[in-house]
Amino acid sequence: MNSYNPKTVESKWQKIWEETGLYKTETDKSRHKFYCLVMFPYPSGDLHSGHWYCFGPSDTFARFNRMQGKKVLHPIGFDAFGLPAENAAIKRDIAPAKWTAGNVKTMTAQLKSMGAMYDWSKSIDTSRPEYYRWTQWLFLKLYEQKLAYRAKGWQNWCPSCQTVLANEQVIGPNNECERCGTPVTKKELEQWFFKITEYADRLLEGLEEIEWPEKIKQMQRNWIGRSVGAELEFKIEGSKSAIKVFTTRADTIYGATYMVLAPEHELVGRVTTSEHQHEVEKYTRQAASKSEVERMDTERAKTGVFTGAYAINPATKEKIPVWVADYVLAGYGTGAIMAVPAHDERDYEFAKKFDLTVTEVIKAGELPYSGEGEITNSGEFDGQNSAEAREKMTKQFGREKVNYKMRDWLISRQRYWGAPIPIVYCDTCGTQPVPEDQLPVELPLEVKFKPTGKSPLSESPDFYEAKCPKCKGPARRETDTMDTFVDSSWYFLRYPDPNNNKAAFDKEKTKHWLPVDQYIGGVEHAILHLLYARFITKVLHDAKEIEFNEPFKRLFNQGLILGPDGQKMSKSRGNVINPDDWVGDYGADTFRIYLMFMGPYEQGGPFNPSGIDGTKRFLNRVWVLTQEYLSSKDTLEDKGTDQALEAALASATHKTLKKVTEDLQVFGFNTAIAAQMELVNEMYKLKKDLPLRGDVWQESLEILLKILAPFAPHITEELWQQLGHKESIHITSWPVFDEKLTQDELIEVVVQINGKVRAALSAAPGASQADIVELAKAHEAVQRHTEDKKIIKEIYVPDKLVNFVVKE
Ligand code: ANZ
Ligand code: ZN
Repeated sequence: MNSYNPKTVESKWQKIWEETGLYKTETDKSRHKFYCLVMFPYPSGDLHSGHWYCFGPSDTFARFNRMQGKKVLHPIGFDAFGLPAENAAIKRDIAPAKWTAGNVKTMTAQLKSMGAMYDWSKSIDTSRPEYYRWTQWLFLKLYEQKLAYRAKGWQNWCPSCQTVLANEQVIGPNNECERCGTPVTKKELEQWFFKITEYADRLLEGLEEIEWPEKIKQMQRNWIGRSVGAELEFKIEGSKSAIKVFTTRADTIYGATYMVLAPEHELVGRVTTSEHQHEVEKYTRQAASKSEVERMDTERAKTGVFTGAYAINPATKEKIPVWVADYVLAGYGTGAIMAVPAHDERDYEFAKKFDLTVTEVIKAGELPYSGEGEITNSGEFDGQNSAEAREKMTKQFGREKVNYKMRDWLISRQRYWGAPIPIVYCDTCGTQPVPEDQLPVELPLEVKFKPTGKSPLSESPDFYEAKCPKCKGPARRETDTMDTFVDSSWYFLRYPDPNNNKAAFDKEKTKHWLPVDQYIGGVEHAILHLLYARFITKVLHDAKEIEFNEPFKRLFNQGLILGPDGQKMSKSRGNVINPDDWVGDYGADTFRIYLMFMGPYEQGGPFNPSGIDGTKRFLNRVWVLTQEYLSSKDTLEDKGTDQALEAALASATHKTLKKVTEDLQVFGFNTAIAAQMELVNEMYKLKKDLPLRGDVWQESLEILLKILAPFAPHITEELWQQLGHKESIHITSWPVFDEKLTQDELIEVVVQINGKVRAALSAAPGASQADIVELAKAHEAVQRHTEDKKIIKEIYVPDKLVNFVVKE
């Protein structure tokens, strides 16, 4: 008998699928579209197990939807610009373009080995001029709408990657570079920003209309950090200047006994008296080297210096000292605070250390007390509750103000491997955007790309010498490149029409395919990519380029695949599972199924090398069973049918079909596979007594192959054709289960009224009390006996009886 050889089966079908264009995205207008998107990979090397864990199951999901009659777009491409590729290229001393192209090629071949339904004619590579031309176009769109601007400021700087980083790219308790783990420092630079803060409220509101994991939505809300409070002004004594503060507790203004400016605050230099100048300057210099997280650490002893200046508390009219301290951050609120030591822990600690006045203004047992309560020591407001007083004091001493933790998105990078920012600087005309018809501003391939802290392009006169688009005089090009998160903030718009050279996306096609119906990817992108993509979508919506407001209707976060030791895979731990090895030995189908069988998809889990043998056995059993059927179906003698056994086979098949259908809708891959394994076991038992021939077996095997097809596309295609079909199994339609066949045999439940048997119901075993009671109440005899009476009690004995106690 013909034995299962995954290698031959898989390469055979991959070739045929490619030749016949099986996975070309359908254009059938009569069918529902379904845009199933998986986060695209960085081409930083080989495809690893994590990639497989993302792409295998999402392909299964896409295939399932296709078989369910939807017209599916399930594309793949490469997020090819950026630091990972550039760093890897530097390490190996080859040009990033070459390195990236090599990786794209390898990874494409690896992705193909997975047997996924990607339409490769719709692939994208963000580092190609045909793509980044439109990333530059996007920049111009933002520039036009005054949402792209250049500003000087203290930026996060990674000393190892030698570039600035967005706030979102500074991670972990020690403020590390998201890419390389080096602690981030500060550097003052002039940089390009996207004004994402202008969309803060809409980014919050939009979360209500999308089906995303609540956890991710909450992470975005926290990141945006909307805070409603008041902006109050404190005049500086003997000066025209005033200190503005943002506070969420205007009700404590009578307790503001000193003020603090962040070390970077512009007033520091102006208000500091000459007597204190030396000390203040020394202090501000030290503060610049500290990270934000370090400065906000509540455990750290508070430090600060007095400026010599005083401000007037507008409520008490008292003179209060102005200090500089690094626990106040420059980037939040106004960069200054009114300190209320009685009711704020940090202020309290600071006041104790430097012996400053503490005035209780909310009645408290013990200080500091940060809760709400009854106002005291606050003149006319005494006796009111804090919420009420807060409203009045806000009006009297300032105005209501909404503040956000989120900062604008810093998008310029002093690195080579990214899309050049399409701007030129002219001495006469100032900052000029490159006209759209002159795009792309091409990234030169022949440059020294090693990082020096300056953009490598700034050492390439061929690149930076330009003509001013306005006066045609000599001008200088911007030499920073864009953050790669700009590339990925719009890539989902490109897939439906990736080779369009007239526009970033075709309006009609976009209208047809977008928004994305299902997005699948890792939780590590909860903030960065997902927030940027939502922002850019809203910007393009406002520019009337697209009609929708949210890019991804549904989001699914898969879990993480771990090494066999249950730890995160890493080369240093030696627990890395290389997918190529396993695919080589076991075949892609087995590997795919193993990954999906491992555990719930949203949880991930450790790779278990012995577990994969089980999935291999399973596929082998499917193969052998089909072979046995093929060789016996025409030769076995027809001895008549055994209806009970045939019914058992049909019932087992349809129950499994129902389970797999329901599970796949909610990414329940592991339970769907378990059900299929059970079915195969059942089939092996039945074939002992039910000869492997005839329609019942043919139908059951076909259903089995179809529901297995999204998981194991190669073996099912092969067996499908062996069963005598000419068209691909992957374009057949998903079988519909027969509800009757999925039901277990019914049992009898007796209905009593006041202890007397009045009716008998047939119900499925294990039916719930609610279902049985509903059935019982609908029964004619029960209705008759309860007419004009009140049911005061229901007694239910599962699978046996229900008793209604009734009263006239
Ligand atoms: C007076 C006050 C009294 C405050 C009180 C709190 C309690 P959220 O909710 O995070 O918005 N604050 C404002 N700007 C700051 C900065 N740049 N660096 C450090 N702290 C800053 O917090 C707002 C509160 O954080 C503000 O309200 C301010 O302290 C502080 F009993 O003002 B509060
Ligand atoms: Zn000019």
